Amino acid sequence: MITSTRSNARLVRFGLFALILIACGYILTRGSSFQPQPLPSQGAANRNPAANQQAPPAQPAQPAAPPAQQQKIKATFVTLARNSDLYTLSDSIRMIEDRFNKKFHYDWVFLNDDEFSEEFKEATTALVSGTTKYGLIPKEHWSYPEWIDQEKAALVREDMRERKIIYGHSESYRHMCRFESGFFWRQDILKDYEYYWRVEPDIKLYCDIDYDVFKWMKQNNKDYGFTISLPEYKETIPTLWQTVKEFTEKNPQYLAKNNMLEWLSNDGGNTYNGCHFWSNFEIGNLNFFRSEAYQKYFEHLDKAGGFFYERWGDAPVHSIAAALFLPKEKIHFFEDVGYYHVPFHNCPIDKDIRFERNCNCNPKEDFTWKAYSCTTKYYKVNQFKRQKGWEKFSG
Ligand SMILES: Nc1nc2c(ncn2[C@@H]2O[C@H](COP(=O)(O)OP(=O)(O)OP(=O)(O)O)[C@@H](O)[C@H]2O)c(=O)[nH]1
Ligand SMILES: [Mg+2]
Repeated sequence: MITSTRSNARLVRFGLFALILIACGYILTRGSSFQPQPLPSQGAANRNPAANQQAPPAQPAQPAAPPAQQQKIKATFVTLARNSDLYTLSDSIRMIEDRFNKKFHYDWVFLNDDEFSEEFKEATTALVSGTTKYGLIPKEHWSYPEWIDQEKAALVREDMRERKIIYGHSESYRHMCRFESGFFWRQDILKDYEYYWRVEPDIKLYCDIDYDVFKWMKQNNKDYGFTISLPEYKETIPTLWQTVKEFTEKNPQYLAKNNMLEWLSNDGGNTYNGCHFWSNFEIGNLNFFRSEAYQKYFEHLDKAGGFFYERWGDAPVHSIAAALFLPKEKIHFFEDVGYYHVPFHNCPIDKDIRFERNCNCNPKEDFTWKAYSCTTKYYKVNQFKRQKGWEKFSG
């Protein structure tokens, strides 16, 4: 009798232990395949049914994926930097590791027009939890193409210096913008990757990211993700839109059916309103840049010379392409990624999101609904429901 009671108790204990083990396993797998829930602002509650159909991404919770699907996808961080950027960049890396990558261990590719120093390589390798790779940019990706009149380019820089146009005097800034527009995605070192996340020195991440953003992009069929959007300084791009129009008029086949021209132009495509995704943060699909449409588009812009004769930034160049060559639904606003690059912040205005994700930002500083933001227009052209309480954060 006593023996049987003991063995019953043992059985119960064993059963309980097994249950706990199963529960732990379930929680762990759920954590690693977490899908963001529909956010109230972008989610199902929209009164307009057409808008509901187009409302982005967010996913209903799904059962834990089988092991094969939980594997990492081909994705990497990409940073263009100088050796002198090491310690401002270290801050960015530390934050991305703490908030995201320590859970996922994605690789990090560093690119430079000069050799990276041992100090740079050693320090960044120590910080990154994935594999680090270092690429030297070929000279032809960081120099003047033969059709550029360098004297004319130098005179433009002098003129822009006098007119105090931001970075207007800088030669290296122009090489940087041309490189980020037409060459970063062509680097050999990136050839085996499908998705990238661009990171710059001195940025901040304000919130935990508990789900695999790369996998999320892939599963939701997104090609370009942003956090902040705003109008470009017109003085840096006087002829950019004209040059884009020449291209699209000759090549209408590249325009996506459901494109976002309306976001770029307030008059049906006649003029550019300057709206662009701020490219210091990008999570995107490299195949978008590798597409024939993008390659031909870049070639056309490059021949026109505006990277040197004006000061075309990679942000409007990427954004115009994304808005014209991708269907709207492939472009995603990462509302939940708290982000800062001087001087703008993306801080989730929804308290529930901020608390759930341990955000340490001030929602009053959030740029999304401010007068100068283009994200307001992004919501409008996509017919998304605005975030809860947005009016309180627009001033
Ligand atoms: N290797 C290399 N990297 C550069 C050079 N100039 C800029 N970069 C990098 O290119 C990216 C963009 O440059 P930034 O100076 O941050 O440009 P920005 O964001 O428009 O301006 P800031 O407001 O100063 O940050 C950063 O990742 C820089 O580290 C350069 O001459 N060589
Ligand atoms: Mg920067």
